[in-house]
Amino acid sequence: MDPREYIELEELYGAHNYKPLDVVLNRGQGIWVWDVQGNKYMDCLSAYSAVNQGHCHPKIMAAMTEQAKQLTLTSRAFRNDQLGLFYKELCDITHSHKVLPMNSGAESVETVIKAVRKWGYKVKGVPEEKAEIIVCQNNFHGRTITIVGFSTDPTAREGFGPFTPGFKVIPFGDAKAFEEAITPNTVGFLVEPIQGEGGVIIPPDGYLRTVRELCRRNKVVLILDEIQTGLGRTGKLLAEEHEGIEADLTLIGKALSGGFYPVSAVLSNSEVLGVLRPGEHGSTFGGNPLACAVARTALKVLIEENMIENAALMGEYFLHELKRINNPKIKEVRGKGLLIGLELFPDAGGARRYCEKLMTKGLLCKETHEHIIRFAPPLVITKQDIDWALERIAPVLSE
Ligand code: IF1
Repeated sequence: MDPREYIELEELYGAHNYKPLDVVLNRGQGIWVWDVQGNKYMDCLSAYSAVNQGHCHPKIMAAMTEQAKQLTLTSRAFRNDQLGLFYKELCDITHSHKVLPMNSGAESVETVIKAVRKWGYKVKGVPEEKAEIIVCQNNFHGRTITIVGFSTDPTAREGFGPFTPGFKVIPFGDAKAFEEAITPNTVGFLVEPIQGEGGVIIPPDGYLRTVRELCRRNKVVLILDEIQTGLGRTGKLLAEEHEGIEADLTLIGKALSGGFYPVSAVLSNSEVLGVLRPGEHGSTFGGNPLACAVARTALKVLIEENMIENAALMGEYFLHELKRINNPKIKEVRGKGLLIGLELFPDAGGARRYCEKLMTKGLLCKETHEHIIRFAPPLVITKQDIDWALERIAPVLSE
């Protein structure tokens, strides 16, 4: 079938809630993907950081197919032989005490909202229905009604109300604003260590450390959304490590399965998850044996194959080389590890056109907001691959 035909089918039968680049992919391996005509592309998006381990990692694939033959789903009405091992291995590598498994990132966000509210009422002593959660401007935490209700992006929220009350929005990266927003009814602070969709916005040094201390002093649960920044993306297993802190609750998803399957989890260093009693929360698929087997192997290869160290080294190199591109259209290049944003001045005409041009040169990436190109390749990228990418990026930007 011609690529146009696949695109027409999508346009005709699918809801138009996306505007993808018109490349129809049917194969992936490592950092590379192929379209239906056999053209090869370097993937510099990694499915929004879900395929940190590279496309179709052979060990994860083997774990998936082996487990699929054995047992896929029991529901949590019964136990399975993968869940406990998944919990233990995940807790060991992240130094957590408890895990609550879900499927999508948004579900894990919803989960912590429920858990911290209940904790607020049962443990902190907040009056019923009064719990407040503080979030940041320019946040991205998912697409459910509650989550888009506290988004500050009009596209994400307009037309979808009425929304869930109980959220207070403050500027990102401003510890003083956070301190001033805390009240006796504040139960949690939900924040991304680096705002991904927000445009790869890195907060000032020390921000998370200060916030950590303010949470401790005011008995506020610090919730880090590491769904995008976690699992090696920024050159550490969790981005919180850059500031030497530990959140009370940490959300991970995306690369937890290496892109094979939706798996997310709430990690807890605190008493908070303990407030949830049988029947109060759950999911048909959360914690299923297939998800657990896939996630166990996805975590294992991330560590055993030194992908986190590679992200740190290659990220530094990529960032450094992008910064060296001398082009008046570039406003700023910023990033941590392999989460990199290249911001263009408005008169460059928007990032989208450069992504489209890069596609014709064999490099796939995606704009975020109007003027930012995000580069986030799988963590298995080599220096030679980055040089290949740079040879395409620099000329396309100067066209
Ligand atoms: C889409 C963005 C990335 C996330 C953080 C929670 C979630 C996400 C920090 C929800 C998801 C995805 C969703 C995807 C696009 C993508 C994205 F551009 F929208 F922001 F990665 F940069 N917290 N981000 O980044 O996780 O429920 O999707 O599993 O098209 O909505 P999910």
